[in-house]
Amino acid sequence: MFDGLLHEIEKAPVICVFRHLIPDADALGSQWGLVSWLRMTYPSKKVYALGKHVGVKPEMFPSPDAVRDETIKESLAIVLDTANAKRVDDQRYSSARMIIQIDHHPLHEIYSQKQYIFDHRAATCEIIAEFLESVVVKPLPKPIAEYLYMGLLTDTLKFSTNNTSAHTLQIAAYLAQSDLNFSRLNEEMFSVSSKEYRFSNYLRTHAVIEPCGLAYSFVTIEMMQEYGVSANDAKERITDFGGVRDFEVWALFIEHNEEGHRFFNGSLRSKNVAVNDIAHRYRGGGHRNAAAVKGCSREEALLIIEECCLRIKEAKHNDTV
Ligand SMILES: [Mn+2]
Repeated sequence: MFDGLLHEIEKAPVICVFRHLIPDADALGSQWGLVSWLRMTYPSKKVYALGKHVGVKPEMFPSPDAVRDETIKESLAIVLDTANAKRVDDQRYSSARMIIQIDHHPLHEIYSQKQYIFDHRAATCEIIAEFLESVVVKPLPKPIAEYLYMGLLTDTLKFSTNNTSAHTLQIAAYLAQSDLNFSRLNEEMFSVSSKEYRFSNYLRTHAVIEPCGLAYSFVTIEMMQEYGVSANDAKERITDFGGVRDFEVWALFIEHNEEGHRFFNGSLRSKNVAVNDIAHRYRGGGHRNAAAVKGCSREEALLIIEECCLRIKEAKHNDTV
């Protein structure tokens, strides 16, 4: 499965580990899990974590390193959890001596010399833990296990998504051997501020519910200002629409303003029907049941809603939901 990966790592004196823009806990967890393990195992190597210190709960992870262009050029670059080249946080990755891609997203674009893509895995953290287990056998140091477990929790929504497998739980059990405090980790990952709580209430009250079984909401810049939430925090509230028996698809469109140009980035979630092919047509993509769209006008967002409704109706007609 990991043919050649350890070999490449062992022969590289400098390793730069990258992940996607606006990282979530799977991107940061896999990055810091791998970086920490590499630093511990190979103290004589130079190992760096690249990217901006932003995204979802960046405070739960260390600050990334400032790395010079020349260092990246001579390094082995390992890019985690990133399906397309444009989304790599710090485009200097492309100047590296050698690039390795490790990901659980369906293969979208090859931008490396070597790929370890396992799209049946629920999280990149699951893959990194699997790799480390194959090399280390004994339990990992607690901080490394915590980083990887956080990514597992986030990408599987606490082991509830349909890509959660027996293997995911085996990996969780492997990580659990490092004396993890599950209740504290859950609390840190999923508890919200009172501002977010009030914002959630607003979203739930004002969601548009289509009779086909689709709920959606637009979040404007003014609304985020009124509730004091950032676009990143607002985006996370997509989970508020999950777990409703009548909803097959749910969507949240967050407004952005770049140099006076206003547009929406959206998150799409579904129980069964595919939404990633729809997302692809609107400058996005992702997993079958969890995808994103970018740079949409309100009209385009409504077209996406319409397409999703059609998809649900087809599925109901064919009796697949
Ligand atoms: Mn991921």
